[in-house]
Amino acid sequence: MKRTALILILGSVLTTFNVNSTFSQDGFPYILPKDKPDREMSAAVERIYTNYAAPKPENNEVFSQFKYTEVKGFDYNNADGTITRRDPSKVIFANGKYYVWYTHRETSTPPQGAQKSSDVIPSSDWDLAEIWYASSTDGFTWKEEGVAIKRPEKPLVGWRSVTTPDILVWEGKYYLYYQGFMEASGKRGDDCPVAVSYADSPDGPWTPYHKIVVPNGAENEWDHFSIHDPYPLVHNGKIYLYYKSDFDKNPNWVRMQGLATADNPLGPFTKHPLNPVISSGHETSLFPFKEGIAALVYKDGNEHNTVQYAEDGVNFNIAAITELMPYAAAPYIPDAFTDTKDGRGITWGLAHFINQGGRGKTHSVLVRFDCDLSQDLHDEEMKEHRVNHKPDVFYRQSLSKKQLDRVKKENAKLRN
Ligand code: AAL
Repeated sequence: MKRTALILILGSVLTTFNVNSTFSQDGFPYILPKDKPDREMSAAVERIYTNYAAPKPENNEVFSQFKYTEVKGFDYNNADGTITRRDPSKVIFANGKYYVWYTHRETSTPPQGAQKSSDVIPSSDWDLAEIWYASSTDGFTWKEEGVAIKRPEKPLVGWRSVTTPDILVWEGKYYLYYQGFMEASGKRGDDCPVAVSYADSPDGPWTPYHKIVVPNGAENEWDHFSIHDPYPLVHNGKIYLYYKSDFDKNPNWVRMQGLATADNPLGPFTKHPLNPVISSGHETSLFPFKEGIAALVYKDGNEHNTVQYAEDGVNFNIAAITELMPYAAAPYIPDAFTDTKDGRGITWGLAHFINQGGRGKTHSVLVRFDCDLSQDLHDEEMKEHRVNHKPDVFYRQSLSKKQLDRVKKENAKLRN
């Protein structure tokens, strides 16, 4: 707290100095300059020219709203919590249709927590899961094709649960990376490494590599316990596999994202020395954009609700601020694996809504999102910088009993 106080004092001294200085200039122009004007500017106005692709969101290619559509073709057992679909992979197009892989849990009961879990009772929404896949001709209605990766026998990696898949297409073969749980999630934490299976066709059959390809970090390192959300892209002639780790202390886990690169899909993967490379966010959602990599950063951390960009794929900066972002966003990225030097961006994908079903019926559902984060589209509706919510959306963010009691106490103190 002392450091913050010092910064604030220093800042106010500087501001005081500027306010009293003799410096003057014409007023800021009425028509917002498209390019950085040759004048002294405040930090905030300077930033719209240095940090963002355009001074106005509607002209910023990496700003977008997100629109959502319920997808058809998946049955959720009357939302009783015994079936879940979540954490979709990026969408690919092959054999004349779209493909997606995802965590699929179908258990006799909804999740019961780590203490009550057993070989048949799931601890969490993604415990005792397999990886299933589906295909679609339009991205709205999907045909569930069935299981792609089953849980292997104990003690092979992923024997407890295989979840949160993502796809890589490399030299004509298909690689599915996924979290391989060796204990029920929640025993200590959400602890797992990453495993991989490969196939000659997106319809399988999939051959498990049965080895950990992205290992957990060393003792006391940020990614010691969990390597989540493996997310491969091809960049600079290598496989850039982004991943997330939960660290610090439960219940307020810190979630950041790291990068591991390899020349071969089966590894070895080398973790970047600057890891973690993204300081916020939850699941990994990135795409090639122009010569670099863009990231959808949502849910957790100081910089959630941002679109970020790194020309080198490593040093990310905030490039847009947005809202109502898709969780576990898994875009359809035509140039995800082409090692492009001019990434065209994205316009749709799948995501998930978690904590559906209500108390005791926890499950997740897949959803489609659409956006305009593309060099090849300019959809003005997507570039509107306000999402107008109806009052009931705000009223649902109501004060808790504890907060209401605090307000009542403050009122009572004023009156006495
Ligand atoms: C998801 C992902 C990973 C976590 C759990 C299932 O949102 O971050 O996959 O392990 O939650």
